[in-house]
Amino acid sequence: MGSLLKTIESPADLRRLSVSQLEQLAQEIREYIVETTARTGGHVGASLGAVELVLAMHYVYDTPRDKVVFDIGHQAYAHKLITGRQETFASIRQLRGLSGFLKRHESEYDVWEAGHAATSLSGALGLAVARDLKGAQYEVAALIGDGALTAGMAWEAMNQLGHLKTRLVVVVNDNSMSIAPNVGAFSQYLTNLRTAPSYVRLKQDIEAVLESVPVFGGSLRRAGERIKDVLHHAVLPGNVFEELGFKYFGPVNGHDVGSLIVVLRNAREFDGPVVIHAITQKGRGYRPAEERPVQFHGPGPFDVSSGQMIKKTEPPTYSQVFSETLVQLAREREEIVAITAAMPDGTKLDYFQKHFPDRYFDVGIAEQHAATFAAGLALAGLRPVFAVYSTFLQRAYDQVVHDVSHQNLPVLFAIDRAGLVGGDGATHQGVYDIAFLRTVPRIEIAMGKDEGELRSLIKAALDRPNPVAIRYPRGPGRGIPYEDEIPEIPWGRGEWLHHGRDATLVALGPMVYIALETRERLARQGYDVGVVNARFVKPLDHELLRQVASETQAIITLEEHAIHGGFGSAVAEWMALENVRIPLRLEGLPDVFIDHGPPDYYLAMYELDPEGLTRKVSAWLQDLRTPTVHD
Ligand SMILES: Cc1ncc(C[n+]2csc(CCOP(=O)(O)OP(=O)(O)O)c2C)c(N)n1
Repeated sequence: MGSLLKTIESPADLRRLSVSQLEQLAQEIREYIVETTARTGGHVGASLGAVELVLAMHYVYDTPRDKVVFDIGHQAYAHKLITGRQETFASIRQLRGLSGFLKRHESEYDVWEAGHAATSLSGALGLAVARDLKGAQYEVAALIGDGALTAGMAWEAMNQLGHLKTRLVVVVNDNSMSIAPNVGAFSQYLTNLRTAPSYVRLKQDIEAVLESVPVFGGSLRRAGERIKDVLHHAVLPGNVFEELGFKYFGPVNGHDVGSLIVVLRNAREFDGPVVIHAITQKGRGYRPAEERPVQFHGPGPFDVSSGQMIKKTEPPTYSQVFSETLVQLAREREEIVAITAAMPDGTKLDYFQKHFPDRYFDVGIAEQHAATFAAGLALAGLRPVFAVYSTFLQRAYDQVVHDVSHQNLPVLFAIDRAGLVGGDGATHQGVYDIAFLRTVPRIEIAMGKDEGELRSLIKAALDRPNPVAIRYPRGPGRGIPYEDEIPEIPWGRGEWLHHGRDATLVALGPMVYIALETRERLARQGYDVGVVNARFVKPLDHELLRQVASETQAIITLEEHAIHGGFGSAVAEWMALENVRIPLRLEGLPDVFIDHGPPDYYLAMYELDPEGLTRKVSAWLQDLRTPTVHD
């Protein structure tokens, strides 16, 4: 760790530094971020790009009294390092370590928690309006990326902010990148603004001229403010931010900490909403991240000197298998089109884009729009596939209900990262989608036990006349070989893998393999336990379940999803409605937000691994055998 950085225990220490010392500090912070994330992985590019912005904001604002709200929070590593978390920084995203995002319990400087994009402006506006209503004295500033400005929510907040004229500073961190290059008309608009003369240069030039007139300097300086405004409008006619009621300062070099301090101080004096448009570079200061910003958005461990990823050889990921399958099917079926909400790399739809550029759409961070856009495409006879992480589909709930399912449009939701996700933690766990989709009429929900079944389900889903959600987990598949020919799966049918007298484990998705191992362990203890690969959450395979219930003495459902409202709940409802009277046990994730850390760790912690399940199930079966004693 650099010598200056070591002396910074809080932002108060920062405020004693000169601009050149701040520049040195920025350098030390970058080195420390790279050195640490090379071991842990993390959001490298965004955090390197925002170092000067973070320093300048903490320098100008009296944090934590003033509130700095980070959008998403993935760019805030410098913020962590100057707010008392240097010693723990190496634990970032690791089990029981620092979160990769902001956490209110981690620090009083973390005023707002997020993980999903474009919540900062609404949250900041809430803080500012509450301040005004309560007569409190603090400033509020939000830091939001150009990618997040493709999200409707950001504009819902801008709309209200421009109307209320609340005192609040919005710093737009414009690096022209979302995870992938940013897309859309607004992104293009920002690019146009970027080429305008720099705000700071303009201001300094005018001030220099006015200062050189000795006698009238004072009053001319005031006049200069007006001239600056006029000039500003002259170079940027109809700036959209100004039209919406904001004062616009920009563009400003987001890596020039001295200029940033000047602009932020000016903005802080303004009694109303301000936008500061800062131009930054993702990955700034670390060559491999500057050159490969997509790869360095959220890499795993890497080698610092070469910038090469340290990768284990693993089977293809579920996302890869999904995308390759879709490309295979799309060759034969021209009506298949693919949509991503700013995740071409994560969903692997970049592969689809290479093959069918005209049938591929990146809509920006706009999951709501993506779902309804898909509805429109489907209405006109196309077969849209919206590949979206489970956690981000939460954004589009009403669109799934109101636009897709209500109109019974055959949209395929390819739900990636279904289950526990690891380092991203609580805001990103994909463990609620079954619960929120299951209640919606018409939509069907399935999850294969491995990548082979994922292929079959994708193919079958594209023949359904209604909306379908196919879930699959994050990370590598099981490495099972598969042929070009995609095997048929009978729609709505589960797979009875083993019969069992004492109980039957009815498992969903890859949990089937955990059920199989648990069965073997239980057999060693003398229990005869069967296994069903459920495959379908909706429609449930009632026929199969009825047969199972007639042959076995108890049912145990198993899923990597919230137990409340999940697959097991669907089985419980069916049993209650059908009066199927055998003991039922639901195994899944508890009603808590699960933090970052390896999924396997949490499965073991909640006794959802073969060992834990064997323990729980054998005790339960033992209990069931023990006759109840009545008084
Ligand atoms: C609702 C939602 N969808 C998708 C994501 C995934 N995601 C994380 S960071 C990111 C890009 C954000 O770009 P920008 O706001 O410009 O910030 P930068 O990373 O460039 O600093 C995306 C799409 C998310 N966090 N939230």
